[in-house]
Amino acid sequence: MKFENKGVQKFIDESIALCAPDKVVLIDGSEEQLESLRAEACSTGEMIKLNQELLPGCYLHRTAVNDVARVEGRTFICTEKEEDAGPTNNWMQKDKAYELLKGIYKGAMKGRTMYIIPFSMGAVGSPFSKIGIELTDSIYVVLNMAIMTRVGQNVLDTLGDSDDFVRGLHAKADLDEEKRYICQFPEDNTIMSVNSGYGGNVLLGKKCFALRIASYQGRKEGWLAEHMLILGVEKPNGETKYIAAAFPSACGKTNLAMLIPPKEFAEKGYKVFTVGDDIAWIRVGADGRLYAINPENGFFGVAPGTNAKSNPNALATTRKGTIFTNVVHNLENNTVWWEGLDKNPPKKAIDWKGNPWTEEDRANGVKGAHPNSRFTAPAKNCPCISPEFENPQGVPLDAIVFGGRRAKTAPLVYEARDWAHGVFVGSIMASETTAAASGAVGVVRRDPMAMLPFCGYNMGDYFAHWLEMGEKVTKKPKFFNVNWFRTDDEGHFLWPGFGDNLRVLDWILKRTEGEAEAVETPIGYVPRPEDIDLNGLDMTTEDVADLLTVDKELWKEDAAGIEAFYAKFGDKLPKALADELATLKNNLK
Ligand code: GTP
Ligand code: SPV
Ligand code: MN
Repeated sequence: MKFENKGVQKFIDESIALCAPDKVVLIDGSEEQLESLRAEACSTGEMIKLNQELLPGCYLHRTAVNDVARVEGRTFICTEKEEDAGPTNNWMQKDKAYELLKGIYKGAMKGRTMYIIPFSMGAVGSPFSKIGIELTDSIYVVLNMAIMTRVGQNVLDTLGDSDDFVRGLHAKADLDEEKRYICQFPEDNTIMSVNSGYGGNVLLGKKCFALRIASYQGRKEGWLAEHMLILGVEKPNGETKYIAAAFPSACGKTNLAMLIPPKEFAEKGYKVFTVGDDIAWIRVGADGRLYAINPENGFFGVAPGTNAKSNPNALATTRKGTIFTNVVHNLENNTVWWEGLDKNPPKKAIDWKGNPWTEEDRANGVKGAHPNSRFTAPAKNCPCISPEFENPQGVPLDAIVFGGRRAKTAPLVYEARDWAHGVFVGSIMASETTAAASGAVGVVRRDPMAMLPFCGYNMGDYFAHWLEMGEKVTKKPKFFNVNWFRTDDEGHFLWPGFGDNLRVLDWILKRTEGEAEAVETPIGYVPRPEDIDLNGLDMTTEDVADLLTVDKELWKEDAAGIEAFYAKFGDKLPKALADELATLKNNLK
């Protein structure tokens, strides 16, 4: 295959020589080509075509049982020096990594086809966008990338003869867990992923490029690549304000990004628009404000729990042109089902492992869908997609929100005092682990800015980069922390969450406009209970007061945890953050 771009030609030639595919196919982005790939995937059983009347253009895919989530233990940042990966990443010396990987990729595509996917993160040709080329032997990956990114010949045309593109090589190989590697080479703009066929491990535009590689690029070039949703809130006066929010995996980004205002808010004229649900690339605009784009073109969302009440917009988004992964196959009408969709699990069904899901299974509480089962749906399907979704300049941010799953310590919401304190609040985020990554679920761990698994360089340098960015932003957004997941002693959530989270966003936006009250606490500013609009909610101001308490004893424990976490960074920890920690400890005395 011939390419005018020498760098592209070299990358492809070397990868073909290494992987030895039988056939090589360039993905041109045409509907005809994608349709023939869908047909091929259905003929081999890789995908199942669903009921085309109820779910037009929709398909089901099941991954291998040992391959259902990101694998953080097998994800590496491969740099020349260990210090550049830092204490929170797995590191491999990059030459050693290339050597090890070459052994695994050797001949891995024999008998298979290699697909060449030119893709753009961000609108094609926008000055904020970045180009990648993913080589893969999986049709599932091709079809998902065609939803999640902008794919096709026009991307190659835009690239021209530039060498500024990310090289991604993915081979399913034998799906051997022992030889599964997700390796990022930020110094070389290169990603190598092998022995997996699952989402974040293999859709290389997403976490590998748009976060791990892009965070490294952002540091060099003066911008930020963040694990953040972006949403717009249109207020009754017609003005739209934008918020970016970082929550760890499976902690509510998609849900918040697509929230439906409570009836009382909708009647007043509030509307919410989704710009992105997972990743934000953030730059300083000429006017000194922060601007964010969503580099993706679709949503790779958690299926379980998505329903007509919790997230009707997400559900509507998945009604056409969507690929479902590891959900229940409803044989009654050839559709899909997952836990929390409705109260009527299908009687005739196949579970995510491909086995009959029986009455007995259901009685025994055996789940039909994997907890990390997902939908891949085009952004344009979303009923509340923002009119600014394609705006190459992005949207201006008024607030940056951090949050996690904390049963106790973190209050419903608090506000940071200033930029440095805001960076501190992001850096001390902690959250219970979820099914989005393999390993134990429900364990509290530090996950700064929700970037622990996604920062492509030393996190100490990342904190410093955040602090430096603040110096360039003359019109600063405010920083907040939220926690929708506080529980009572029986483990029930105390806050209704979902659409009602707008009540908290409303206070946040009013604070950015200087229109709401707050009280100072050791950790920052907290609303007075009466400052949260409870109209229409079956909750009292006393209930909200409970959600807003700052328990000094718990926070002292947390401060000790932060100190231990910070100690990992040695002299890479910016002094401003050490000072913030000292202030927190002092405030808790
Ligand atoms: P990734 O795609 O992994 O990055 O996840 P995400 O951050 O987009 O999380 P998502 O919105 O998919 O939510 C994950 C889980 O959290 C789902 O099971 C939701 O039902 C649940 N969830 C989301 N928002 C809320 C909330 O406000 N309250 C409660 N209690 N649960 C929520
Ligand atoms: C996450 O885990 O944060 C996801 C899903 O958004 S994945 O694409 O698998 O990373
Ligand atoms: Mn995510």
